[in-house]
Amino acid sequence: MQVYCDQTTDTGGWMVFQRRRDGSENFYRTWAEYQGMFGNLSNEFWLGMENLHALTRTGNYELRVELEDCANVKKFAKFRSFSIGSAEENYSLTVSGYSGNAGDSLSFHSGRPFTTKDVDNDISGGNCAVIEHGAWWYAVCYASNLNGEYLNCQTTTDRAASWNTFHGTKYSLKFIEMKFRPI
Ligand SMILES: [Ca+2]
Repeated sequence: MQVYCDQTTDTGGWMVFQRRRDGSENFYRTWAEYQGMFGNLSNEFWLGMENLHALTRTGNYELRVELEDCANVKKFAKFRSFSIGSAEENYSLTVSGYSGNAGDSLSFHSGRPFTTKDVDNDISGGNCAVIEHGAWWYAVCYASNLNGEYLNCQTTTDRAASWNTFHGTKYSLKFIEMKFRPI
């Protein structure tokens, strides 16, 4: 498989698995679509849950999330442990050990299974993916929603591709990138 590696940030060695930067790709997709890869490695894409599970099931990995707001302010969140469960585990997220300057809006989702618009694994009475137009490790519903709606820096009342500790849950960030590397 082809992958995109970030070899400059934080000494490099990062395999990128998600990127948002211009809203060109649709991220409001089904379970089957999130299992596989979609998008363009040089622009917006998702690497796929099957790949993420296979790549993180053995060994130790750290996660880094890059965020940029509409005033070009860049922040990041780093987690010293990261893995994605199997299909049988509904691709549950395991993440811990935050550091960075964006705040921790992801540990809230650790231990949660993945939910898409057609497969509801969240603990909300509804389906958070449908409510929030995204796909994430939702609870009721989120502290971060990086596969949510990309709004090209327009304001919104809900549903944004957001990170609560950096502009709240209704602010659509301009740039988002998620990546991991072995430690
Ligand atoms: Ca539900």
